This record gives sequence, C-alpha cells and structure tokens, in this order.
Amino acid sequence: MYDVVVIGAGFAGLYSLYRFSQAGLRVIGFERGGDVGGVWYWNRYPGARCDCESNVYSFSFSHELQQEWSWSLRYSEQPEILRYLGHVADRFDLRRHIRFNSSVVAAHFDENGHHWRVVCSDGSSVRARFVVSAVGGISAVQHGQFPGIERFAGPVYHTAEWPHEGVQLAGRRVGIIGTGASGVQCAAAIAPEVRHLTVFQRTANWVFPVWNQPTDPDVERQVKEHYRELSRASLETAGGFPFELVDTPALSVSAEERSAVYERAWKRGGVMFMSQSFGDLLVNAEANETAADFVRGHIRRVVKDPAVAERLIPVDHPIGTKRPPMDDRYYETFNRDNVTLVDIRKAPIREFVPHGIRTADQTYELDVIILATGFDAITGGLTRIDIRGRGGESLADKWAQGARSYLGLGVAGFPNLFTITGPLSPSVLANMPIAIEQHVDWIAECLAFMRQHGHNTVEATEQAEAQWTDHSMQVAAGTLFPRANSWYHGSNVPGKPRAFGVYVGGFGNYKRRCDAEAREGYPGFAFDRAAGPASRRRIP
Ligand code: N01
Repeated sequence: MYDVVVIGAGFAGLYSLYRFSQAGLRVIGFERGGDVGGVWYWNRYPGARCDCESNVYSFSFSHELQQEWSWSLRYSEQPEILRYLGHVADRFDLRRHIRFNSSVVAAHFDENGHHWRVVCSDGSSVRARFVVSAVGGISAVQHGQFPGIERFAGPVYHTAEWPHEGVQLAGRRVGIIGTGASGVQCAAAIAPEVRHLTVFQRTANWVFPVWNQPTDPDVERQVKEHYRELSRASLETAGGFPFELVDTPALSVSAEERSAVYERAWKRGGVMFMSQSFGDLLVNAEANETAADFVRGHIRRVVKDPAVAERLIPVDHPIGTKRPPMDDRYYETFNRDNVTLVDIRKAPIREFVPHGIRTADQTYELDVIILATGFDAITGGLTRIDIRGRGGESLADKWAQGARSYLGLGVAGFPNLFTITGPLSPSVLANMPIAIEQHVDWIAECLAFMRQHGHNTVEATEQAEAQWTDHSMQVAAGTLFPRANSWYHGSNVPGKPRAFGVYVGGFGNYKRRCDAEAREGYPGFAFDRAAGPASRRRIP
C-alpha cells in the first residue's frame, strides 16, 4: 500500500513527488507519457513557447536549482522547458518514483479500508491512502469532431499530440484549424517554411506581443541575486508574479495619457499589456473598450490588407476575457503571399474531403491538417478518469452540471483526493509553477496534520464546497469574463455545461484563504467522517 498516488509528471507531479517523498511518504507517480514534462512533453508543435517569463515560470522550491539553471530566452521555448523538467527529475532523483507510459483509467475509494484503488490502462492496479491529481487543467485534448476526417488522404496532427520525431512541413500546403494560443504560435512559426498556409479561424482573438529575446545577462544576475524575495513576493500578488497589478482606472486619465500608458505596456509585452496598464479592464466594459481600441489600431497598422485586418479583429468578446494568445509575428504572418485567412464563422467547415477541407462556400486543397482545437480544459483531465468516491459516486456525474470544489483542492464525497490547481482555484489565471507549489505545500501540511492527529480520511464538507463554489461564481460574475465563450467556462466543448471554472479573486487572496483554512484547523474539511451524507464539521 502506498501513501500517495500522484497522477501526472509535469510541473505539479514532479513537485508533489519531491515534496511527499521528502516528508517520508511512500509515493508512486503514474504518467501517460514516456517521460516527465506534462504539457511540455506533449505540446511539441512548431513555435510552442511559454507565455510567462522563464525566470518566474520555474520552480522556486530549491534555491540551488534557481541558481544553477540558466534560461536562454526571456520566454522559453518548449524544448528548453522540457530539458529543465528533465533536469529537475534527475537532480532530485524523481524518476525512480514514476511509472511511465501508464495512464490512470480509474480510481475508486474503498470506504471500509479508507484507501483508493488506482487502475492503469494495462490493467495493473495499486492501493494508496491518498490520490493527488497532477493531471493539469489543459491536458484533455479536443479534436473538434469534423465530419469526414478519416477520408482526408494526408496526415492530421493535433498540436498537443505532435509527433516526437517532428513533421516535414516544408513545401506542403498546410491547413490549421484554431486560433487560440497554440494555433497562433504554430501558424506564425510554420508560415515561412510551408508552401501555403490556410488558417481556419472561427473566433478572432486579441494577440499580444512578447518581444522575445535572448536572456539579458544583467537581468539574469539581478534575478538570481533576488530570487528568494521575488518568489516570496509572487505568493502575495494577484497573478502569482513578482509584481502587483496596476490599479488606476482607465477612464481616470486623459485620452493622451491612456495611449501613452498602453504604448508603454504594449512594449513591455505579454501579460504586462493588461496587468500593467489599468486596473479595471476586466470589470468595466468601457475601460476594456479603450484597451481593445488600442489593439485594433495596432492590427490595422500591421496587416496590409484592410479586409484581412478586419477579419482578425475580435468582435465578440472583450479583450482579455478569452486567454490572449501571445506572439511577436502573428499579425505580420497575414502579410505573406503564402498565407490565407478563412473565416469559418461566416462559411463553416462542412467536412474534410480526401484532398482538403470543404467549407460552406469553397474547398481548400491541403496536404497536411493541423488541429489547434484545444482542450476539455479545467475538468477534462479528471472527468476522463473513472473516479469514484463515497457510495461509488462518480466525479464526472457530480460535475455534470459544472465543477464543484472547495478551494479547488478537495471535493465533498471524495475523501483523500486532492486536486492540484483544480477547478475553482486560480490555476490558469496564475503563474502555474507558483500556484502548483502553493497547492502541494498546502496538501503536504494537511497530510502532516492528519498524521499528527491520527486521522485516516479528510474531505471537503458539502457546506464548504457549496460556499466556495457560489463565491467563485459570484466573483466571476462581477467581471467581464462571462461575456466571452471560452474554455474558462467549458463553452468550447459541445454539451459541456457553461460554468466558470477558475477562481478569479486573485492568487494572493486565494493563498491567504488557504493559509487561514490550515491555521484554523481545516474547518471546511471533515476528518474521519463516518459513511453517510452528513458532514461533521461546519465552516464558521
Ligand atoms: O486552445 P483554445 P489552445 N471548429 O481552446 C478553435 C494554453 N497554452 O490549444 O474560439 C473550428 O484556446 C477555437 O475556436 P473558438 C493557454 O492557456 C499555453 O490554443 O472556440 N474551430 C479556438 O480558436 C491556452 O489558452 C501556451 O471559436 C474550432 C481554437 O480552436 C490553452 O492552452 C501555449 C473547433 C482552440 O483554442 C488552450 O490553447 C499554448 C471546431 N470544431 C497553449 N474547435 C503557453 O504559452 C475548436 N476550435 C504557456
């Protein structure tokens, strides 16, 4: 019997295995990939790069690791991040805990024995007192369900299932479906080498530049000197980055000043465009419109064909309410003679045919098709596993009308199950490695508390779960996020109920809430609950 099963060996899985094994627990990790890396193992499409700055999109738990690793670029590309995670696994000897090429297909809680039985796709199983999900919020691939896909004569690749040996795209006619973060990066990267690129766009997105460049040695030196303070500061801020959001309202300054602020923030790039310009862009539609107007101007200036520029300008969602893709070359890509932008909102894809894609008004001849069609995000990684808690209740059934969770960490009725960066935690709206470390540390502390008090089981109470779920929905309802159709709500997955899946109240606030929960003896959790629906403890 293990103490802890960890599902997944990306950032979250690796740190879990490190932290729990250091605490003397018997751990085992299951990873469906052939090596560590998680999303960085799978998403090998050309142009795959992190949209957070490398020196903060990395672990902070080891000062030595921070000091010895050097990032070559301000925003790292996928191969370098994968090398980093491989280095972490080696440096802390974590691979010995992991079974690779092992997909967890089921986890059932045994109420009498107080343990989980975890089953893999090869039929093998283990028992463990705790299951810690490190499956990630953006790991369950969505292929888009296109009629006739099997009739297409050429290869079809999803960006998150990219062949490890690479793909020969030079000289070929390539179609790419999807203009989210993956599609945007991929399209910009492959356009110079393919014979022709056809971008099938259903929803135009606001794309921000990152101004990527080689790491400045002076910046690196300063960061390394101050890593401890930077990491500590990141735990307190709204985004999990070592800077606070600017809080000036956009309409409180003159139009000239506003333009100058946007210009400066645009030049800083990436998430800075919104977080370092004005504080009300995601809560005030009029303020948001001023930022949108700035980016519209940029698109119209860069894209030479005015009709194409208009097609690239989002019309259906406020800026920032869908995750903005980030790329330095995307808009310029549409000035190339070998690139065509197709509006499939106007003329939808009807079917794949042997030599291409037929839309409502035309057939596009293609040799290769790339699906950049995204993920069943936030919940899909968990609901695709047959997870059953008390009374055999299935997690997928419980979440059929939307995810319910206490702090995104625990689910009522599912004892001894923890979900790292789970639904209704800040997850994808925070700097992931920092958010992951905060969750894993919190779980490790909870397990130590249980050991100290002789508890066998822990689970979120129904009441705490209901309060947190309602609170998370209310916070989201006070923002502009509900005005977009996005994977934040599950609206990209046919049949998935629309429910906001992320806590948008800020990472720092969230962490303070988690700290209080632990400090007060876990009032929102029940320990050693007897079988039956009633929770023993109440949230004050
Ligand atoms: O997925 P997406 P993604 N027919 O869901 C379209 C992270 N990430 O892989 O908007 C036609 O954003 C869909 O259209 P619409 C990041 O958090 C991080 O790009 O639903 N089109 C959309 O354009 C990101 O947000 C990095 O109308 C269809 C696209 O496909 C998240 O992963 C890099 C369709 C999917 O966009 C997901 O990004 C890359 C259909 N049937 C990704 N189905 C970093 O830098 C879907 N689409 C860290």
